[in-house]
Amino acid sequence: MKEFICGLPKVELHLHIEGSLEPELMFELAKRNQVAIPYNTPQEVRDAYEFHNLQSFLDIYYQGANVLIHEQDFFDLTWAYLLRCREDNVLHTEIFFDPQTHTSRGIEFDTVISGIHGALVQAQHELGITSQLIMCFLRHLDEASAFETLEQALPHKDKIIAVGLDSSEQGHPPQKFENVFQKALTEGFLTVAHAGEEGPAQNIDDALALLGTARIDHGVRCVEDEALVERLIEDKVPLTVCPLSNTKLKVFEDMGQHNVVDLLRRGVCVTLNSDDPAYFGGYMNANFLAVVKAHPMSKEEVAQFTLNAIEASFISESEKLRLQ
Ligand code: ES4
Ligand code: ZN
Repeated sequence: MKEFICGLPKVELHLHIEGSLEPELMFELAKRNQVAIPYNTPQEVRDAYEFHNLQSFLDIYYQGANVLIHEQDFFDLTWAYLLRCREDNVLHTEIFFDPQTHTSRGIEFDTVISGIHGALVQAQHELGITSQLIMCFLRHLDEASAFETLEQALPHKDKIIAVGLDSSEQGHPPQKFENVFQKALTEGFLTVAHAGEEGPAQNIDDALALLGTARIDHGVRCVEDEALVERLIEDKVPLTVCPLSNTKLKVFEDMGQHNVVDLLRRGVCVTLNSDDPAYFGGYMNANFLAVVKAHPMSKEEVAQFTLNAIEASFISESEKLRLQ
């Protein structure tokens, strides 16, 4: 089964590029940019990665991003992730980035997107890996900041397929961003949102109804509303599920409690993804392996995760045929 998983072509739909910053690169960039970090070795950084909920992770994750200053830093970060994609046989990836994490520190929007996009273009040529970019609004910040970020993105429409919503879900429901998402839809962006990770199933309903989302990131708390699960199946709404993330952040006590295999067998369009792999202990293959170890399943079922991800992706129908 391990060989089957490693050899299986994969599509990743839920990956925060800032969450792929490995401690070694964090150290290298801290040195290069003369940024102080509160650790002495990469191992000390790893030892600090003990989380008890989403917020305890986010605090450390935003601190890590402080070493990213120059376009080259964003390029190096993205290129390192793409090399991991090659190792894990990920053929297509849709990457989140959080511009506000950087613009709030005085880094230009253009610096961030140019570095990331440069690496994506090179990966298409040199590694044969295709990609899309999704710009996320930080939900703990206000609507005005999200609007400002959307304005900054307009000259880069050709590089950004969708807008999303991430960060602290509790206390920041989809309603807060209804206006800015409606504007984004008018401007031609697709939309996605984190919902039903730590927050209630109602947030999934509201993201679909108010934000017009084409898929839901996480969404695992949908099971608290049976009618919603039936609607997700009927309407083929994809969920981008992140198993190692969910166990590290105690959304589920352990992988045995995770519901992604139940959802798959019920016919929900669930996909497997790595979320913030440098923080949660694994890229795509590690996520697949952890799920299968806790939930024995057939090869056909495992392959269904990839078929679902192809279907749920934002690639053209002709490109979908290439992947199948
Ligand atoms: C995130 Cl796991 C998770 N949830 C919400 N927002 C995020 N940003 C980065 N990782
Ligand atoms: Zn996420």
